[in-house]
Parts: sequence; structure tokens; C-alpha cells
Amino acid sequence: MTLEDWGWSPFFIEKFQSWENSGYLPARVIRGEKNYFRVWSLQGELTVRFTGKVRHKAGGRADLPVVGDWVVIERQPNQRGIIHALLERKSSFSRNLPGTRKGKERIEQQVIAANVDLIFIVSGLDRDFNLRRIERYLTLVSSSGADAVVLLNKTDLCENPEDSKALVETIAGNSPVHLCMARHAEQLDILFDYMQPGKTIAMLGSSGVGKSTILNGMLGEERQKIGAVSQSDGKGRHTTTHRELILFPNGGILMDNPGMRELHLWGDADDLAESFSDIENLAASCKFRNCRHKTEPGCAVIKAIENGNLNSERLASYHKLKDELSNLNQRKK
Ligand SMILES: Nc1nc2c(ncn2[C@@H]2O[C@H](COP(=O)(O)OP(=O)(O)O)[C@@H](O)[C@H]2O)c(=O)[nH]1
Ligand SMILES: [Mg+2]
Ligand SMILES: [Zn+2]
Repeated sequence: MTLEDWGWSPFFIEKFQSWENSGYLPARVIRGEKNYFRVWSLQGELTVRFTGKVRHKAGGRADLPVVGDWVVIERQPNQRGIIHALLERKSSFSRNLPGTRKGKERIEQQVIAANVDLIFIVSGLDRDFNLRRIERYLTLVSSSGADAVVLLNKTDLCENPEDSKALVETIAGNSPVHLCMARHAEQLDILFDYMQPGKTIAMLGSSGVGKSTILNGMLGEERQKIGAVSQSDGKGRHTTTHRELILFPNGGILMDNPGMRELHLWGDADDLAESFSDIENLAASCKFRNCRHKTEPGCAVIKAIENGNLNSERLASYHKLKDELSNLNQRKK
């Protein structure tokens, strides 16, 4: 195995340059546990912790290592080590974890996965199916710097999967959309087209949509625990509790993820330009440059709704996500 198999690239080589003569090693965080990490380095898998200095230097939680990060390691005996620094990320999928501290509302960036090249947004075609949630995921992915592919799983539980696929294609922009049935491994063949040595793909989606089943199907072994779906609400339980990078024998790295119940946006208003390019393109023809596409005269977006060229629920979703992002960015200041 080489560092390149794990995603090492010129981008990181450059970030590591100042450590070149330190005697320290580059390593990738492949699994996070409560108090330590597992990393892969040219000296094999190591169990590592980070120094107080790394914690002290971190401006916030977002500056601490997560699965997918490249870190600078000091090797210790017994396959152990210490993280001295975090290398700058090439991409990161984050959400906002709002909360209160001392009675004041606050925002916080939580990085879910670092240095991911592609994200499979997995959605079930059963009761989980929700276009608005897929839009939210697509917006988060465009903030992350990774590409997106939408997987609509459980075709066996849906009468007209092709119709759902066509619907999703209307909101997915340039991102490909695929149907699959994870229990039939041969249906997953198409996903291998996205795998290549050194490329990292993360699977995201609600709990119970079949992420772990897809991963096992592709790997051909029961690597990840599969959740039983409760009869009463059709929802899966959280059986995947940690994030982990899994290296495929023929190259490529896949990350399974636990489901996320809350998915608050972390990004800039500009991120909608990609996930809502249809609306933003229409907006270029609005009479007023600062048109909010609500009640303004000469609004090309409203006109598209009147003509049946745009769905009003999609516009409502756009407004909602845009408000969420502008609230977030006011608070960031
Ligand atoms: N009917 C059907 N069930 C599936 C399919 N894929 C996964 N499941 C089931 O959905 C449940 C949740 O799967 P799991 O992989 O644990 O979901 P995860 O929470 O996203 O990792 C399990 O009972 C799977 O057997 C599928 O294509 N069709
Ligand atoms: Mg799972
Ligand atoms: Zn307008």
C-alpha cells in the first residue's frame, strides 16, 4: 500500500513541505474513536492522540482532526503516535450545529468528513423519499467542494422508480442520479464507475436508507452492521455509529456514515448557485438586480412558475435555504 492509495496527492505534498525535515510522518485519519484516532501511515496503522498544543491552537471544533484528514504524526513505540498538526483540507463536508451557551444562541461548524472527492447522497424510495431533503444535501455538498451523485435505493419498494428518478433529475443539476436495490449486489456495478485509486467517496443520507447495505454489497462482505427497519415507522435505527474509511481491494476509498437527523446548512449564499442553478439562471433576467423573487414586478422566476417552467415548492425551498444561509452568515460576523 502507498500513501497515494489512501488519497495522498500533490495538494497535500505541498502542505507537508514545512514538515519534510521534522522526522514526522504524514498519515490519514481512517477512524475516529472517543479518545483516539486510527490513522494509516507508511509505518502501518497507528493509534494516535493529538497534543494539547493542537487543541490549543484550534480556533474551534472545526480545526480538530476528523475522519478523512491528513495529519502530521510523531511515531511512538507499539504502533502508537501523536498528532502534531492537521494539514489544510482540500474539501470538507460540514453542517451547522446550533446551540445555546450561557443563554446566547450560537452557531458552530461541525466537519463531518474531510478530503472527500465525491459524495453519494443516498435516499430511500420508500417513505423516506423527500425532494426537499435531497436539495438540502445537494446544497451542503456544493459548499463542501466535493461532487455529488444521488443514489435512489430500494427500488423494490416503489411502484414507479423511473418517475422518482426523473423528479430528482429536475433538481440535481449536473449531478448524476442512479436507481439501485442494494440487496442485489449486481445492481451496484454502476457505482464502481466512480471508484478509482486514491479517490475518496463518502456516503451520506438518513438512517435506514441503505448506506451500509450498499457498502457491504460493493465490498462483497458483511463489513458494516445493517439496521433492522422498524415496522411501525419504516425508519432504520442508528446501527452505524462511527465514520470509517474503507480501502477497496481494487482501489478507491469509501466512507460509511451514521445518519444525521438535523442538517443545518454551513456555507455561503453563493453555494446555492450550484444547487439551484435553474433559479439563479432565471434570476439573471429579472428586471431588478436585487430581485428577491417574491412580489417584484418583472421577476423572471415568478414568471417561470406562472408558465409552469418552475415548481413553486422548489422556489419555496430556495427561499428557505437562502434565508438559512444569510442568517448563518450574519452570525458568523
Ligand atoms: N427493500 C429493501 N430494503 C433495503 C434495501 N437496501 C437496504 N435495505 C434495508 O434497509 C435497512 C437499513 O439498511 P442499512 O444499510 O442499515 O441503512 P443505513 O442506516 O443507511 O446504513 C436494512 O433492513 C436493509 O436490509 C433495498 O434495496 N430494498
Ligand atoms: Mg449504516
Ligand atoms: Zn426575480
